[in-house]
Amino acid sequence: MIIVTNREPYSHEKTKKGIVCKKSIGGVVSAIDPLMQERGGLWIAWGSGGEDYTVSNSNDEVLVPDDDPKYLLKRIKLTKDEIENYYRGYSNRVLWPLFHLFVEKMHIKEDYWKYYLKVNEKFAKVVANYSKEDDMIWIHDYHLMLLPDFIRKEIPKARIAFFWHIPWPPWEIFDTLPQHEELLNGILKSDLIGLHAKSYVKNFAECAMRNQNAKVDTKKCIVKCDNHKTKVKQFPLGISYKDFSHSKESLEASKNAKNLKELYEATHLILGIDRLDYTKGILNRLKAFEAFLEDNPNYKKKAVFTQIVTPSRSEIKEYNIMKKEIDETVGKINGRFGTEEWTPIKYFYRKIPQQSLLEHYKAADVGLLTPLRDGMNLVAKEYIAANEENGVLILSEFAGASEDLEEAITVNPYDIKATANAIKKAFDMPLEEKQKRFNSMKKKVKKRDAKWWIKNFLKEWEKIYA
Ligand code: GDG
Repeated sequence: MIIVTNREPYSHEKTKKGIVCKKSIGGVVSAIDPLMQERGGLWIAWGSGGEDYTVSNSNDEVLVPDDDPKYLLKRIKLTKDEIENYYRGYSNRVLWPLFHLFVEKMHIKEDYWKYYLKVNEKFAKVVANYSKEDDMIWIHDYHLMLLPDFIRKEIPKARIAFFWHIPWPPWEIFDTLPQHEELLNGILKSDLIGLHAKSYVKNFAECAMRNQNAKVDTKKCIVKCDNHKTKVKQFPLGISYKDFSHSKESLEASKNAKNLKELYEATHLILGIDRLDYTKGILNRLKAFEAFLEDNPNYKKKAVFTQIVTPSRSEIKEYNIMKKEIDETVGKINGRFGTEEWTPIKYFYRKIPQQSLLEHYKAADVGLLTPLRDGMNLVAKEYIAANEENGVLILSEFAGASEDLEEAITVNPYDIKATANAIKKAFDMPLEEKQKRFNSMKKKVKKRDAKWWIKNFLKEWEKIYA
């Protein structure tokens, strides 16, 4: 198994304690690292850590994780221009906004595309060097859409699958991307493409139908393009349920959860956890909590909203501006409602350790996860797995997870008032109803976990060559 992603699962960084191996934060690594730890194999990715090449061998390879090595990581070096144009530019300022339906945030620049092509070709050369014809090459996410085509030029019979972690938009949005045809032709050189939600598969099929070179068998969901067949299917990603519900760390976290609520001086604790991103709807969520406090003064000195924001893409201008806006909004709300002994919003802009993440999930009476658009949102599933049965999940209808978790209170995150009302509804919900909804979601998250996802994906993939 060869995994190919843009972001590496582990990076090496210099700290006061010397060089340390850090696990990357984000959905893709959360999903694939456990698989690789179990099965072993090779992971190829951009080596972006400050000390990556100090610890790697002369082929830029290193075994990871460093304390208990399980698989090989091959790092690809990118130049400054490549990082600027392929990563910050085309991937994060063109594809990311477009696929999340933020067309107005798309920045088109000739160099972005030029470097996107160049870096995808660079990845393809490395993958081809490391693979034999019957290896399973599993590519992930929007940074590498052209890779299937470039690999196939080097190894025509390569076994290639692609998992798409973000939404797939309707044709009318996809069409606004100047290079949409090239990108679709590129990804369609995969044998299998997986997406999180039914609606994304439907959108993908519709985009393929509009492509001049492609024919779509809508019943079987097979796309034929340039004499190559691609199966397209929904595989909703799950989490490692037991790590959140009954691991040693999880049981330890249960003991500390009560202390956390006391520390925050909260009788009613609401939790949001997100990477810093405009797609996550953090500002709207803060405003919804403000509206909730306005409408429900009896919850003053009782309700606390803890928002953890993990730093992400901080070198991109839009992200910095948004971070400033979040800081100011938190300050404004805390200044307006806070008292000497009560701070309504506890806001942390940092990556928290896994143990603390578990404690927060366990302590929260309400999980408030309201992205404006999200491929899946694993945090919602982690909250369901970790929390005991008295929690309530408020979930955006625009997160892929909402297709699975119908028992959540679903909200339109653009509707601030409705989100504020949902918080009230969550607090007022009778215990019996809470437990009924929560247990039903727990069953699903437990059954459709990460292992289930991988098993189904691999089964479908292997079927293609049987
Ligand atoms: C992309 C798609 C899709 C976050 N902060 C901390 C921390 N995390 C972990 C969470 C979770 C992961 O990062 C975040 O996953 P999400 O799915 O919520 O979001 P993205 O990173 O945007 O992921 C998304 C996903 O890919 C998978 O396909 O669901 O839609 O955008 O696992 O626990 N972990 C720790 N400290 C933190 O501060 N330890």
